[in-house]
Amino acid sequence: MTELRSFFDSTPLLDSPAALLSRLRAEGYLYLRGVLPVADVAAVRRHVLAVADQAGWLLPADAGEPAPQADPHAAVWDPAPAYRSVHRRMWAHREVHALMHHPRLLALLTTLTGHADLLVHPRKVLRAVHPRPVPGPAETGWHQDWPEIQGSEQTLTVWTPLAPAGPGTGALAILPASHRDGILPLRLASTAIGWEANVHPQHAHSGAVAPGDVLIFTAHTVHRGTPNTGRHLRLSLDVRYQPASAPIYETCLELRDEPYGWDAQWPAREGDPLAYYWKRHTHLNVIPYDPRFDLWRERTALAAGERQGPGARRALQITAAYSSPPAATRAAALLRGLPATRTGS
Ligand SMILES: O=C(O)CCC(=O)C(=O)O
Repeated sequence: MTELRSFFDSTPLLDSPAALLSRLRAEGYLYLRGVLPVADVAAVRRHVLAVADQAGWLLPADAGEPAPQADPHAAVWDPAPAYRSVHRRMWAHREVHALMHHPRLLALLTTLTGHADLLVHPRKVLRAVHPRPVPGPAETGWHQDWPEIQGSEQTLTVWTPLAPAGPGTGALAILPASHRDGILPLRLASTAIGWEANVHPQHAHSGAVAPGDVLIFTAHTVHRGTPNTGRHLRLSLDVRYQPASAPIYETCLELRDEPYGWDAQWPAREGDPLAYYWKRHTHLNVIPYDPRFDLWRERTALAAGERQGPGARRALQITAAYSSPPAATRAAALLRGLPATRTGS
């Protein structure tokens, strides 16, 4: 059992770049209050909640409640098609993307990376996590972003809630100083992403995070989402920033995975500085994806499937859905052979 302690609050260091950097280097993360204007975050939240409401995800608003509750009968999770079609409508909205290009964030990231010419990764992640009153597979286990994003060692992730996040809705938990241990081995897990970092931490940092607050962490910092056991959707954005001249792996830029491709974003993009903004960086250092992590994951999924071992089901589902043949075909066949009662956990 991991004990959760409060985040170190680095807000008092905001006026001292050297102290901020030294805290980031020591702990692998920064928790900073009030970086984004609350009104700008609220505008994005209104859009996301309006889409959720149209999709029937919310209960009728109660006059006494500050925010509408999630309808437990409508709960769906990524990657279910019923989740993705709604999520896609939330994501393809200009203000969602513009928030993460906010001048206050860019100024902060310029200080932290030492580079004014920053690249904001186009692959921005919007999460709308339904409550799970009955424990189910966690959304994410302990992980580092590096195997997914690769590219630059200087990449920093910003995680920010669109609505109050905390013990009720779940938020983020971070293992302080874990970025110093390099890239950690993975193990199978019954989480939404199928694998997690092979760590058994005694304590982690977590806590309530308000709209406008940001958590910033390195690509090697171990972190996870904490479960939403409350009554509201947990709404957050996580986006990566790096010096524009540093290596970036091609799929982080091009968003080829429909329906999240850039050609299907918000309407009226003619002349919009946010549309295809990265094409204006003329010196991007685009590198090919290093498939070693994916190959390792496929191998462990198939090996666990062969022996019908613990954790096999989720990893096989992911391999069947996202890998290419022959691994995907083999994973699908192994899945069909798993005993129906086995949960894979
Ligand atoms: O919000 C979450 O549940 C997980 C976020 C995460 O893993 C990330 O920001 O890299």
